[in-house]
Amino acid sequence: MCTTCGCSNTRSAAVTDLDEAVEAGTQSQGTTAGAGSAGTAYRRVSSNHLVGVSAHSHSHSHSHHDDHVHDHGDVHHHHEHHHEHEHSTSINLERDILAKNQLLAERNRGWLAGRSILALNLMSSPGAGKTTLLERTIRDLGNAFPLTVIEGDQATLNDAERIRATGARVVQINTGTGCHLDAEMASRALTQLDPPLHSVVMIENVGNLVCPALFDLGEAAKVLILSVTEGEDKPIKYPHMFRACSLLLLNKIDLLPHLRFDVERCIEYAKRVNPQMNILQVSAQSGEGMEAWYGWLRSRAATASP
Ligand SMILES: Nc1nc2c(ncn2[C@@H]2O[C@H](COP(=O)(O)OP(=O)(O)OP(=O)(O)O)[C@@H](O)[C@H]2O)c(=O)[nH]1
Ligand SMILES: [Mg+2]
Repeated sequence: MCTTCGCSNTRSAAVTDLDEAVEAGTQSQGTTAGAGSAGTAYRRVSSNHLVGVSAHSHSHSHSHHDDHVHDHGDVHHHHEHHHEHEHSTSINLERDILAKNQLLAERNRGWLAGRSILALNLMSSPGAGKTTLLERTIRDLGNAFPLTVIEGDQATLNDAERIRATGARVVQINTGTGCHLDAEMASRALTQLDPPLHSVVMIENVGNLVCPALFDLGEAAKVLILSVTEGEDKPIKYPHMFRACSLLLLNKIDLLPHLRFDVERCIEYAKRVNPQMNILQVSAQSGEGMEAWYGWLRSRAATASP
């Protein structure tokens, strides 16, 4: 996981409230692509809206190396031993990171439950259609359905800008090198977002089918979007992600006539990995199948806000 793949290494995350807006080019934002072209007047974000977090330094996993020398001077042995140390320290570090994340996630869950807010964690590989799905959902359900959004991406405010264009309130988290959101980032974004009581918060995670599955944000449910252009074997190739999610939205079904994608096989694979998984076929572009998603959403929202 992340201490191994390196994505947690000395990263920093920035939370940007689009209603507070930013001046294009402020330090933490890097590429605020679209900021100028959208014609929005940006001003500088006050320091409490752009908070850097250092996370998970790797220094710990190297600490045994230099002073651990064997009497017999077997260089090869020494080398392997060093890696064993590093490996076990790395596993401990991973366990600590996940344990700490779990605590913060439970705190978020309590905070949300106390306000009767339904939070959903939307995950997929890059480009499966998370933001398109949210745009359409917000437009179709209208003001009668109170919905706010937390957007997660490594860089840019692009997705937050798209959500804001629908009229919904949105906060963007930029993770820098990080490939997933974690509970601390979600907590900061929720504080900034300040969602109303009895509402729904959609958290669009960073596009990635691996690490986001490991990090609980305090959501009520994880929703997976898989697009038909990705191939029907994804459930068995990324079983952890499919196991973690309660709902699969099989998106871009409008493209099926142009592809070789076996829907039945994909569903069979998903059920094999997660027999409890609900599966709905949708097109966020054409609107086909979206009513079933809205039905699922309404019933979950009713449970969170009795
Ligand atoms: N044909 C078709 N295209 C779609 C559909 N949903 C999304 N797209 C297209 O897929 C591309 C990616 O969509 P996004 O909504 O940006 O995907 P995303 O998952 O939010 O992407 P990241 O945030 O970058 O991970 C865009 O060109 C969309 O227009 C769909 O149902 N059908
Ligand atoms: Mg997106």
